[in-house]
Amino acid sequence: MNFSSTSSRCGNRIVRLLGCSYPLIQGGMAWVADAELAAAVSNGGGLGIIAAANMPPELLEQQLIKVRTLTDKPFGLNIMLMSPTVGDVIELAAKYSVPIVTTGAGSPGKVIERLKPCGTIVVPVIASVAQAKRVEKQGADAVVAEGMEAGGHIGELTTMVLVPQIVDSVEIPVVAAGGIADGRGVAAAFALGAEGVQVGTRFVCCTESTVHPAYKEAVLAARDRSNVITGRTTGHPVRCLKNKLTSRFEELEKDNAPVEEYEKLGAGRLRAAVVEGDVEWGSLMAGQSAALVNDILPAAEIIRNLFRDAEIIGRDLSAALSLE
Ligand code: TUI
Repeated sequence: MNFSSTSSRCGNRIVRLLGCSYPLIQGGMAWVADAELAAAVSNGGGLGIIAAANMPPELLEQQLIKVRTLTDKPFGLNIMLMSPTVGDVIELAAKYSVPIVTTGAGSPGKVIERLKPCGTIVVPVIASVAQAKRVEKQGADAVVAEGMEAGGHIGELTTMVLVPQIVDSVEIPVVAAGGIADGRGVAAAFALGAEGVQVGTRFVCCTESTVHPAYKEAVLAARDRSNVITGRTTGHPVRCLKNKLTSRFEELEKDNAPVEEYEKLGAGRLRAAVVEGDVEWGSLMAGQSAALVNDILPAAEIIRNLFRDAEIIGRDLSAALSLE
């Protein structure tokens, strides 16, 4: 598919569904994905997302008001289903007529039930075939199939094997996520049958990202083995960059410490990293693609580059795969 021509992009179901120029959704990264990042991505032709995460409802309301002052393009809200304030978040999405909602870390039944009648497009992030089939039945408009290369809370399957299985299991369009940070990743996602990509970690390092500079530096410095998954034993696996905090988590896991100890250690750690730049004891959530991120660029340029490079790869692929 040729993404530099508007006419062929219009043939893409994700572009039509979301009303953006490129089939790209920005990841709903807790504390990172604020109104400024969302507006920058939406103004760059993708779908910018505000992450509700565990944000106090009054703060989220301010973000929903602010984003409309920064862009007139469609934007989305990511609802983290494990949040204790999820009910308030759903009501704010309805009150502010948020055009698109993505969900994560749980079953989105009540989001679909409440928001679909308001005209909201609902796109759950899922990590298995069973979850994809369930949300399609519940009325989801598309799914994001997120492989375990992604940052934050993750499932068990890699993007490479998850995406084609989801594509074969549902009729609704599939957006690939996990490990995508350059044009090669975008081309691979489309080769697997996805009709769009969700990109998170790459946007931590964009000019408009309000993340603390020390966090950005940690992502830029990341190499192939800089990530670790903590929390497997508690049933909440989370992928981060290795630091003092993750070493301490690993010690707790080795000692089979009670869940309360993890909770005590983890409380407020993501905010400490993103807002205060505590790269030693903060939670540096980032995907494996951090190793592919080597510069800080404006969001619009990142998006243009992703699809320019993917398109070139797509053209070259047919020759590379030809046996003649
Ligand atoms: O949600 C994410 N990534 C996240 S959420 C988050 S905040 C958090 N912090 C600490 C611990 C836990 C969460 C940080 N990163 N990605 C989307 C995603 N959703 N990946 C996997 C899932 C998922 C999990 C279970 C989707 C559905 C699901 O359903 C459960 C069920 O009952 O079927």
